[in-house]
Amino acid sequence: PLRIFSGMQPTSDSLQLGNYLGALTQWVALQDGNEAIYCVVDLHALTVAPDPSVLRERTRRTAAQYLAAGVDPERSTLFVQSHVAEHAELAWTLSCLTGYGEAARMTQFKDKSAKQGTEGTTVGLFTYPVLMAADILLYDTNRVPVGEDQRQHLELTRDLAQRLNARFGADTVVVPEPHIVKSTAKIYDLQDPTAKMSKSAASPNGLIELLDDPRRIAKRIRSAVTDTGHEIRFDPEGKPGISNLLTIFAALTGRSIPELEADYEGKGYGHLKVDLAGVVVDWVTPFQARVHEYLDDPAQLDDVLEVGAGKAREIAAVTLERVYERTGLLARR
Ligand code: AQP
Repeated sequence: PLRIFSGMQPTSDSLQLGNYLGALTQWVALQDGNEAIYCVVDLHALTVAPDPSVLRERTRRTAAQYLAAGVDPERSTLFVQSHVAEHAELAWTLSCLTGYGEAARMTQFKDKSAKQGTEGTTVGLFTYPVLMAADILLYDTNRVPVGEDQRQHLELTRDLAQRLNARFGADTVVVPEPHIVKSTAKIYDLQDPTAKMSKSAASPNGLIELLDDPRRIAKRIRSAVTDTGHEIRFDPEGKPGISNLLTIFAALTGRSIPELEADYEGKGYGHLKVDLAGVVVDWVTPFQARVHEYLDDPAQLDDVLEVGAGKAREIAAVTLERVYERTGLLARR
């Protein structure tokens, strides 16, 4: 079995459809036959300066959405990042191995810091990918299921792992590989089908939030920007809007894109949008009911997270001790 690790930030009340199709569905699938560890990365969320009570609430909501999507705490380890102190500890060690220029080249940092300005940009935002590398390397991870936007951060993680191994011995840490499923690796904004769907999108109308009112979700799909012409054909270059809708349709129904193209031959864009709105609403309605069941019993949710943190800590402590020992930190007695 392979060791799988991934996480998402509790930076919003609801995950968006890109998080679900790009990452969460892969998390659920990879539980079979592997050893999966999934985390709510709340330390990462501090980079956006959240209100304390909002952050706590969003951390539980994110965990509840993992569970509702099918992450099974009997088979997988599910926990909150800040409950395992080793994440922050390994991050420091790795930050001392990361070049300043190397970190400054991260495109996500360049995009987000450009929006926030020099004074608004924290050192935490800059070292974010180093903390992410620590998250992954702590668990001797083989595969990291993420969307396309995380590919560069995964490359940095691999570089840091190889650097650790070159400097301190070949088996210091496992060098992980990204697990990026091409068909759903990048779900696009419904209003701007050249930009990725994002929790922090400029306009909310292009975003499908999983916990939003289903009527509003349906409306956003029906008002999605489509392309010139009228033929329903998968062509990401020429028809990015329609191609994005076909991708979502195929992923949620398990039907193939050629099959959908054949079904919609001679039909209009409006037809596809109305049907897709129905598909999304039918999927999201029971999902929301499951999320609310978990949220109605926060004590039980916290129990699940406590058990997960205990299991995670056992693995993380061994890795951190190995790295500390090899880097020359005097052993604790
Ligand atoms: N549009 C997307 N298509 C496919 N996968 C996506 N992911 C995010 N957007 C899409 C994947 O979901 C996970 C979320 O990780 P995160 O919580 O660190 O958030 P993020 O990558 O910063 O993306 P968000 O949710 O849209 O937030 P912001 O507002 O920061 O842009 C990752 O596996 C990501 O690849």
